[in-house]
Amino acid sequence: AQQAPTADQLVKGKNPKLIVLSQRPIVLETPYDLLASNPEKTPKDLLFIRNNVDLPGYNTVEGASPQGWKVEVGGLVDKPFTFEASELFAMPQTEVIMVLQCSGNGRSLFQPRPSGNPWKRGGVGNVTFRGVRLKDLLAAKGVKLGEKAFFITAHASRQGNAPEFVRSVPIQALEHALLALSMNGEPLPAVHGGPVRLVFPGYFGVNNVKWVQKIEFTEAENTTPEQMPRYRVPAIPNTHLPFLPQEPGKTYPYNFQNSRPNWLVTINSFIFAPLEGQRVQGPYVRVEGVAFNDGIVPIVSVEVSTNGGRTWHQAQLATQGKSFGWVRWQTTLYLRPGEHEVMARAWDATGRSQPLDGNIAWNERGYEYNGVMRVKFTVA
Ligand code: MSS
Repeated sequence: AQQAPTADQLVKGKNPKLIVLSQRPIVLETPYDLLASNPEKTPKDLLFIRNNVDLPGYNTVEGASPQGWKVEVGGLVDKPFTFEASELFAMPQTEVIMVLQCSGNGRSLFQPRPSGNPWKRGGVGNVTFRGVRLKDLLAAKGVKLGEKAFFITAHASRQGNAPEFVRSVPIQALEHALLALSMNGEPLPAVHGGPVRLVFPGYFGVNNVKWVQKIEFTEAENTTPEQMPRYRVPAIPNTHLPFLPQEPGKTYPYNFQNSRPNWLVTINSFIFAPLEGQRVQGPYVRVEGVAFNDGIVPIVSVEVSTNGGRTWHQAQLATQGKSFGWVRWQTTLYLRPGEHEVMARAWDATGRSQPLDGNIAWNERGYEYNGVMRVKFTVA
């Protein structure tokens, strides 16, 4: 019998322990214990991969040559132009630490199970991107946007006959949009979009177009399947509800009016210690993890509960202030010997938090799960 290929056989330089969710296109999940054992930065060999479209020849964590890699900039601008990725190295560089998270992360926690790759919680990582701000490039080229440039629409390379991959984000995303050339201080891995990727800090994974080839300023969202009907959740137009709750299991007639794209990252928190099923020494037990949101306002608190949410105890945050990266938190609990279940939930400065029951946001394709995480463990 033929053995299923391991992650390192599919993508050169990846950790063989990554979970293969799909071979083609390549989808690899970071095992939760390995994510948790790197709470500061997710290393390139462990970072998850989600391809809707593989780019032939780019299945490695090594960098890709920027020489001859051309990117067109057009649409609603006064002067369309083309630049070469290698030009960017001579320009002022900006660095951002950000959470890169698939909008399907946590999908398998929804009941009934939605369609799509069955991510547990390992479709996420915290990484540093460095490169040139798109708005700095526009300024350097003396290019002005048209009045009706309401969206940034990015297209991936179609070299080697790759099918198209296109995403649109609102023009507000221009503020932090980065043409990333490196990740975690090394050339941007080819499999993560090298030589150049258009990243939008604070936005879900899907919006961060790898192997970017064309950037357009448009009046409307593009209409390819990655924008509609995929990568959206039900919503009431012009309301401040983040989503429109659905009856689990029901289908929904997605259109541009009754739904919104997976854009801003929903507030979330993860427990990195103890891990599920662990046996730890008591009575003082250190509980720790990370929390993040869309970076628009700071995370102001993370609370933990060991009685099913009846009472909550404040954890300490390692850093204060706005951040596109995750914030570490920790606390020490006094716990009797025996079985325990700890829950964690984050709050941000606008009062946003996580639902106790993540299934309230059930949607057909299982996007944007941010239910409170629960971990069962034993105190010796
Ligand atoms: N890009 C491209 N070009 N292609 C594809 O497919 N995908 C998405 C992004 N971008 C794609 C792109 C998704 S969907 C995601 S998540 C991300 O990416 C991931 O990343 P990495 O690097 O990790 O792989 Mo969901 O929301």
